[in-house]
Amino acid sequence: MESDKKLLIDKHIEFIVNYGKTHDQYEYEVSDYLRMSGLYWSVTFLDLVNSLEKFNKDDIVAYLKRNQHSSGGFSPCDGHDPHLLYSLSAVQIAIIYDVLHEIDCEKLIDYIVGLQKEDGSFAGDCWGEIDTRFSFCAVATLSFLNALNRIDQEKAISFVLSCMNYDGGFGCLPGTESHAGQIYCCVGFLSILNRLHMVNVDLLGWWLSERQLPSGGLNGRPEKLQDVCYSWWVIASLKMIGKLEWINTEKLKEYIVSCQDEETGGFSDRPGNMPDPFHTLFAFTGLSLIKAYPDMIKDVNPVFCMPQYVIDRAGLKPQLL
Ligand code: GRG
Ligand code: ZN
Repeated sequence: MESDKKLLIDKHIEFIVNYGKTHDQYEYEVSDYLRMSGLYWSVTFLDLVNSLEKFNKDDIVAYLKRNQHSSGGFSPCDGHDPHLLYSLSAVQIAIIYDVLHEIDCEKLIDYIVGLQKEDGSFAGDCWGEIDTRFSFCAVATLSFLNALNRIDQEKAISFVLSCMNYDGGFGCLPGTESHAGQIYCCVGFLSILNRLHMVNVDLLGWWLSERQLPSGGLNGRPEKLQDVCYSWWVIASLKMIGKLEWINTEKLKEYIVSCQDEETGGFSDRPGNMPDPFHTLFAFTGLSLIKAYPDMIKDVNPVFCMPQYVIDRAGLKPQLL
C-alpha cells in the first residue's frame, strides 16, 4: 500500500540550515567533537536536495583550512585532535565543493600512510585505536587523493577479510560481532579496492535482509531496535552486493517517512524522538537508494555516500555487483 504521508522537504532543509546557526543549543555544544562530520552530513544532504547554495562556500573552505593540523590530518573543530574520521569528512566536503586544491593533500596522504599498521589495519589517530571503520576512511580518502598506491593494499585487504564472520558479515576487529555499520565500511572498502568477489553475497545478503522488521524499518544486528540510519548502512551494503531487491522497499519508505518531525523538520532514529542532522542525512540517502522520490532527491553513490554526479566528476568508479 502507498504511504500517504508527505515528505516535508522544505522543512528538512530549514532544519539543517538552522541547526548550524543555533550555536547555543545544548546538542550543538555536546557534539563539538563531531563538527567536521556534522558539516559533511549537512552539505551532502543539501546537495542531494538541490540546495547547496544555502551554505556559504567561502566560509566552508576557511573552516576546512583552519582544521587541517600540522600532521596533515583534520580535526573536527578548534581545539580537538586530528583523526581519520574527520579527515574523510573534510575531503568529502572539499570534493563536493570541488576545492581539493585548497587543502594540503600531500601532507594528508602522509598522515594516512603513517596510520597503517604492520598487519595492514589502520589506527584512527596517533592514539592507536584499530577498527575496520578506519580502514574504510583511509582508502576512501586516498581514492579521492589518487594515492591508493601509497599504502600496502594487499595487507589492508587481508586485515579486513580477517574481520569477516561465519554469518557473512563483518565486525570492527577480528572475532567481533557482525554489525551493519561495520559491514557498510568493509563492503565499501572492498568495493573501492575491487575485491567485492571476496564477499559471500548470498550469505551476507540474507543476513542484511533479515534486518527488516515488521514496521518496515531496519535494525543493525539481531534482536535490536529499528533505526533510520540503518536505511543507509544496510541498504548501501545491499546495493553494493546487488541484492537490494531482497528487502521490501515500499515498507522501508513508509518507515523512513514516519520518522520525520513534522513540526521542526529533520528525522530521528524512531518516530517521535529528537531529530538530528545524522539521521536526516541517512533518511534521505536511504530514500535516494530505493528511488523513493527521484524528482526531489539526487542519486547517491552507495560507497562514498555522496551525490553520484560528484563521484562521476571526481572520476571514481567503485565496484558494484
Ligand atoms: C561516509 C557515511 C560515511 C561514513 C564514514 C564512520 C564511518 C565511515 C562509518 C560508521 C559505521 C558505523 C559503525 C555505523 C553505526 C552507527 C550506529 C548506529 C551505532 C550504534 O551502535 P549500537 O550498538 O546500536 O549503539 P544498535 O543499533 O546496535 O542498538
Ligand atoms: Zn541511528
